[in-house]
Amino acid sequence: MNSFYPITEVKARQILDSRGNPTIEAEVKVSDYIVGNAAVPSGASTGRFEAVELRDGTTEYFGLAVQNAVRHVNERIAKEIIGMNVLEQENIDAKMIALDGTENKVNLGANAMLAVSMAVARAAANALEIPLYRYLGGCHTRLLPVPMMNILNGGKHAANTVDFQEFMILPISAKSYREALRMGAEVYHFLRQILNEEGYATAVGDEGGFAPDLADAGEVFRYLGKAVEKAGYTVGKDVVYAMDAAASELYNEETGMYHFPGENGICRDAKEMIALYEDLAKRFPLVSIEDGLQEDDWEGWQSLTGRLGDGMQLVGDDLFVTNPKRIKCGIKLNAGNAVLIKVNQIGTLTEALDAIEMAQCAGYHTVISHRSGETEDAFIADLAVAVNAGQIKTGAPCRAERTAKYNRLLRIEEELGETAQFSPAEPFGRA
Ligand code: 2PG
Ligand code: MG
Repeated sequence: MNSFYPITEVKARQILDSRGNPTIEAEVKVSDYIVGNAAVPSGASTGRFEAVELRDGTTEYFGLAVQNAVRHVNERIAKEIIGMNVLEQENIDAKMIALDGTENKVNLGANAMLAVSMAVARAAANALEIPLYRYLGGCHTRLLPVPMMNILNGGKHAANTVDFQEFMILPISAKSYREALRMGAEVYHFLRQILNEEGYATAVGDEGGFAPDLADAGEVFRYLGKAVEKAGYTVGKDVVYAMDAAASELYNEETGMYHFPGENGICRDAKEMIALYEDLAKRFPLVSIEDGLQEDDWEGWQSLTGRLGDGMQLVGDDLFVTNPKRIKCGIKLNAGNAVLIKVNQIGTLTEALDAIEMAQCAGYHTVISHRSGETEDAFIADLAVAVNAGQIKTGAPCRAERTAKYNRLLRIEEELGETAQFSPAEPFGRA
């Protein structure tokens, strides 16, 4: 079998993401018939330590155009990697990292690099005529992730009074991914019905979840519970909850406090935040909290993990930014016990795979994640299966950029057939 597929063409273009903002898409060609495409997502609650998403800062698209990143692909990256074997993902990524030459990828732009990095992987899978998840994961690829469905949006993703960013349901009694998706979608529809009946808005936020003006996290969980029950499921047995506090967005450096504008402006310090989570975990089947504290508070994260880490998944998103160096630090300090994986936080597929490997070797769970600004590209669905992550966070079962990922997982499950595995309760010690 041929094992040398030289790259013949690399091309990028500016497209729109799900918020109507520009983002970058790349195309890597091995021949006229073998092509790999990939599009890069974009966050709203971006971590301070993420690799740099290059924006033009001109008058076009309110400064958000990415024509410089496009140019970097077409003129600088293309020249370096044309002729390289598309199967050599690590070498190609290393070439781009060297060409960029900076710690945070500000030179070429992490968005430019990632578009190429993902498109290279797709072109490689296409060259070998195997599915992307199989190419990335090899023959041991078989675990379908539990969908963490963000059905109620707040924080920076919606214009409502809910200060925490995401409230997610996990259908853990499902026997297959397909069944989990159905359960989640049913609960989602009942939530709409209940909110409607009680006079709340049912317009959706950036990730497809409803965005009503509810009072606080406790009230949100009460509504989720009503929807779960109305759908015929048992709270805590069939469906459990996760949240992304996105605490860095609530944190004010000057006061050293977390500010809650939706709760009449009350402020909490790190200790009070931990106490709030403890209280919520007592009252509701909350199994996973992401970014419970801000991205720089390692000490706070240590005490959060000490207090809650035994029975609770504590996911670092802004804290770890998919960066092996920061994950290493977290493992050493015992800060958090799970890592959110967003490929565009680090900028190459190789580094994201390094981050996953490091987390998994240390016994940290991994959650593969979308961004709030997404595209129709379902790359992360394949990635989640490839690395047997066990969990994926990709919004509500609504809006095509979210359902693209959920639907891709349906197809993968079908393709894996008998070998597909699904153990949604396992990461939470409820199996
Ligand atoms: C998060 C993400 C995705 P954003 O905080 O986890 O849900 O949001 O892409 O805006 O950073
Ligand atoms: Mg987050």
